[in-house]
Amino acid sequence: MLKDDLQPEREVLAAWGGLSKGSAGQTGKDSLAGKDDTIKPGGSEINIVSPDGILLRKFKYADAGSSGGYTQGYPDYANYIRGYPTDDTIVGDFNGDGKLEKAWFKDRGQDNFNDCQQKAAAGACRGIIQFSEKSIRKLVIDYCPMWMFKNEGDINCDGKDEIGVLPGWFTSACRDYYVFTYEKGKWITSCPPVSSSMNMREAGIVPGEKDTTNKGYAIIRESVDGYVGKYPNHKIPPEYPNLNSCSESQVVEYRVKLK
Ligand SMILES: [Ca+2]
Ligand SMILES: [Ca+2]
Repeated sequence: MLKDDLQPEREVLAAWGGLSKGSAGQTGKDSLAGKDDTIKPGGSEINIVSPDGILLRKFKYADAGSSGGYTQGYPDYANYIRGYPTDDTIVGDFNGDGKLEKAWFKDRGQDNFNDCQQKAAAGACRGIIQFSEKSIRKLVIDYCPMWMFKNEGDINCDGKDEIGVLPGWFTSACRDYYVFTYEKGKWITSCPPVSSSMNMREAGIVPGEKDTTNKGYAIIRESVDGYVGKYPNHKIPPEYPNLNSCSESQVVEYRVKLK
């Protein structure tokens, strides 16, 4: 049912938009734009379970050497999902008028990024997506000083493409993945934010996708880390380690109805 959602072998470039080369990144290092994603031998394991704790898939993936910190020459999965696009611009029909438009993050510049780091406040750290179709309202995301984003396609079957965003941040490996949809002139989230651990991103596990067997639903894969999991009733079998961190977590897969 859920085929091709994991992409362990795919080679990609590690680049995320909006942060110019030389500017401070998640770990205070240089931007990773343009580095090759050369997968190291070895491996790690991550388990995908149902909310009841039933094992759905056991997944091995090449260790890219990024867990626990930045390794020169490797992608930093703090801010990136293996196999995801890295373009600065996406194209889609986000307002459902039948015409394609472009979307891109407004470049706020290094001064604004420094301001964000110093103030660590929502308003100082906003990421703003703007559109070539001027009638579409800008999409403003708090605590999003850097980012990776993607056209998710029309997941909720309302004739408009959704936008998925992984905000980059500089405090930890914890992330929420957001899916936005344009509804009556406003941007809203299609579903609750999806908790995402760094090992899940490193493994290339897709956080959310259209459920092709249930119209209007999505399949969500969420880390159940003790700090970031918002579903405390989800059960992880004791034989699978869940190390209570944002970088070593297991994944629960479930279905949600989208707005
Ligand atoms: Ca359009
Ligand atoms: Ca849609």
